[in-house]
Amino acid sequence: MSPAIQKVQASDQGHSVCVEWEDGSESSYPCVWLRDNCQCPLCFLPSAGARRLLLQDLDVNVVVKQVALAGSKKIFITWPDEHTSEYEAGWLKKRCFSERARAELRADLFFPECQYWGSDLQLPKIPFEEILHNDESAYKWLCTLKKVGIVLLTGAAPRQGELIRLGHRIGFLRLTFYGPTWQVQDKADANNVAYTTGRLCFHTDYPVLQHPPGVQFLHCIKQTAAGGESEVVDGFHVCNKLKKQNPEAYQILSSTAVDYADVGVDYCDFAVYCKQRIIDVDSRGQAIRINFNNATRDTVFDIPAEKVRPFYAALKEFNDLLNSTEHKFTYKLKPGDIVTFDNWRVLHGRQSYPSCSEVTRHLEGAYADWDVVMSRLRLLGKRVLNRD
Ligand code: OGA
Ligand code: NM2
Ligand code: ZN
Ligand code: ZN
Repeated sequence: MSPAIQKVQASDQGHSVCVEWEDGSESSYPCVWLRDNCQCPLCFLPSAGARRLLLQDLDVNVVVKQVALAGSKKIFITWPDEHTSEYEAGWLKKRCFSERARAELRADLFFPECQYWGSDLQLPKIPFEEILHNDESAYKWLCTLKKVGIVLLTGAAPRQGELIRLGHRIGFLRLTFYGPTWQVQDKADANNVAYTTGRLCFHTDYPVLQHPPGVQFLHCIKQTAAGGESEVVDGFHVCNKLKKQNPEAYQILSSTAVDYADVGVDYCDFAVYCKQRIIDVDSRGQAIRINFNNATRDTVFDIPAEKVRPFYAALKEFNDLLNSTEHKFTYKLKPGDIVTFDNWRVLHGRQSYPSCSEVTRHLEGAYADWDVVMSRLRLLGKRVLNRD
């Protein structure tokens, strides 16, 4: 049910339209925005949900000529060139410019809620078949993945191909130089340290890509008896700790461009190079993406020599915090488990395991982009919560 409008009038010398709602509250809309968002078929293409109006044809100083209320659910505006626009009450209410209304809209679109964790993590678990066939379960999965950063899907078949099904569930997977999906196992002449039996210390995957994969899936097909345990840590939580403990180290890691390199052959041949800050931050200094893989950090380091040692000291301090027992969570994947996690936030690692002539441990991995995952999350939310 959209709210009723009690009164509408021009204000700010015709540069704004003020709407008074039934509860007495008011919303003010700048005319340039109203004209820009005219919903008539000349200005808007409903089949694409997109603006047809060209910026060339928008007058930034436009004022209303006339504004009128039709019933209580719609307003009409006549512009100086006699073009007319109409706007529905519910449509206007949702787009109110107040701080509160904008915060609500932001929350609806971007699911910003974040739950930090440490070694006390209660690893969220959902049966794999449930998320494939039940929208409520799939919604719960992606909501939790966004909020907590990690969800374990259980009971998948212990064979290759399950991640392809998972990809179809969200939309599509992200192709990289390691293939549409990739096999984590001990390989001769490994083209990546992940394809050995060695320990992998905390890392995010693929910081050598300009836009590293947002979400990672690891499906356990075979697990070694000894070793091979998984470790995860909440990178955003640790960043907050580092910022408090050593602001200077945080400043170095969030401003220094680190060189990454990955050269080899897999899905096709590749020579990938990139500069990334280990901690990407937003305008308020809050971490928004960790880009750290010690294995692919390049030998080339394009910074002045006197900055090198302070950089290593800062990185060491970050690494120590990641590895503190207070922050890291250890578990062991079983065949049929699929761990899904935020590769921009959660750093992961694994313990070493004995090498053997046969394959004793096999994970299939895949990536997805946050754009695709968030899109599926919103669509599931609409369906599950019955929202428009
Ligand atoms: C990787 C990785 C974890 C594991 O392949 O990048 O982190 O448990 N693997 O093997
Ligand atoms: N693998 C697992 O950054 C990286 O090289 C992460 C990627 C080989 C696809 C490993
Ligand atoms: Zn129009
Ligand atoms: Zn990895």
